[in-house]
Amino acid sequence: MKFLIINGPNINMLGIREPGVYGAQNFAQLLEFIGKSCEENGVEYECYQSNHEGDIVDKIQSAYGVFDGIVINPAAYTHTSVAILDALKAVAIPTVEVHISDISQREEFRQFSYVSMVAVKTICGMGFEGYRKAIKDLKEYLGEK
Ligand code: CA2
Repeated sequence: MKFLIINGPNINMLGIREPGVYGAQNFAQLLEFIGKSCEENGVEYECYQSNHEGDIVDKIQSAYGVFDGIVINPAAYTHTSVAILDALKAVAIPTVEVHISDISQREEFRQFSYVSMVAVKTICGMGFEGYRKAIKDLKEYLGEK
């Protein structure tokens, strides 16, 4: 089973500011945590991060026929990107959406997610742990299919 783990804009800046919202750990530590989570679930993986909407769309398109599942934290594009929603619909690869913070308890503009419309599950407010849960839940979802 092979998963593509996508992180959107500014997630590469984690740990630099707003530790009260996103925690004190940095992006390198997040990648290490994701790697361990995939290994403990026996899942092959590739991590991808971009600050550019079109690059994320290209990456999702290139996943077609290559990856069994996608875990995505679209970051700010969560709330704005019909293009990412359409790309996920186009490839029809089962996707779990993750947010480090609980977007339902934040500013109104963060409470809407386009990606939730296609995601098999959305995990919010669990910090890095949310990625581990996303990987585990996606593996179970694919096993059950
Ligand atoms: O809670 C999440 O995981 C978010 O997807 C994170 C995004 C935010 O735009 C979403 O609404 C919720 C932000 C990613 C990181 O942004 C930083 C902001 C300040 C300092 C460092 C990173």
